[in-house]
Amino acid sequence: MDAQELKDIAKYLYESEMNLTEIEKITITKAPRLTAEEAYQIQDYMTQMKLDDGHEIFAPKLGLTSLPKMEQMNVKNPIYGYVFDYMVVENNESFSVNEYIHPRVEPEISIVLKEELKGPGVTIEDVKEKIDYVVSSVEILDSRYVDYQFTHPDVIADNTSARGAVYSEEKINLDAIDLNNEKAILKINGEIKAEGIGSAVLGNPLEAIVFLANELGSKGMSVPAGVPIMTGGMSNAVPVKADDRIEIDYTTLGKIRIKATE
Ligand code: OOG
Ligand code: MG
Repeated sequence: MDAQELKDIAKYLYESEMNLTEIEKITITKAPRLTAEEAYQIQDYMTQMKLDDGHEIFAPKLGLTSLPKMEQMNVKNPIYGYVFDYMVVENNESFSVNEYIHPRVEPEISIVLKEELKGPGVTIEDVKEKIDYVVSSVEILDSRYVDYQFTHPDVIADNTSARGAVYSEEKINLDAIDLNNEKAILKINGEIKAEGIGSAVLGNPLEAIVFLANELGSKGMSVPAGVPIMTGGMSNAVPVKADDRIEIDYTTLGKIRIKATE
């Protein structure tokens, strides 16, 4: 596909996000043979449009890194995208479901680096050396696609369903946490709706950062320092509606509490 066609799709997806209009999968309506590479080009064009409109990138994010998520969405390859400044919700605050199409929440471990990391050739040891600290997070996803259904290129082009993110303020050192055994329990209105464990994320959540560094490295880009990078949902994602009280408890990482409102 040529650049103009990819840009038109980027604009279409961007408008869907901003106007809260659900759309059919672009692999049905606009680009039946869309490759993952072209889908990332669409994502990049959309990122540029957001930057041009004055939005800022907050942090990169990983997705579809765990079996529960791959099985829930029926897409088996990890992906990455970007959380923007307007998506961040403070811990212990509320967010309005009226600003979303069909929001879902999922627990994630986030990693903050002390120095940027650049692939290719990055290993898990390189990641460990560059870690500043670990925080808990919850992603508030919102696919722009009808019925929350997509294929691998669709979800890449749609900036990996990014729309909301909450990070805890409690910083935990890498040597004070057993990342693979870190457990998250997600409750909605007091009822357990999902549970996940760190090792579900690519066998070790740090592998998500390895993947990101090597993917970005292949494009001449690096993983930034100083921002929390979500390593991907540890459990399936759970739909939320107005008046839901969302509580996520972690073994070692900080608790997250948010409220969904009208
Ligand atoms: C796609 C984004 C996946 C994760 O953590 O697995 C993702 C989706 O499920 O909407 O962010
Ligand atoms: Mg996620």
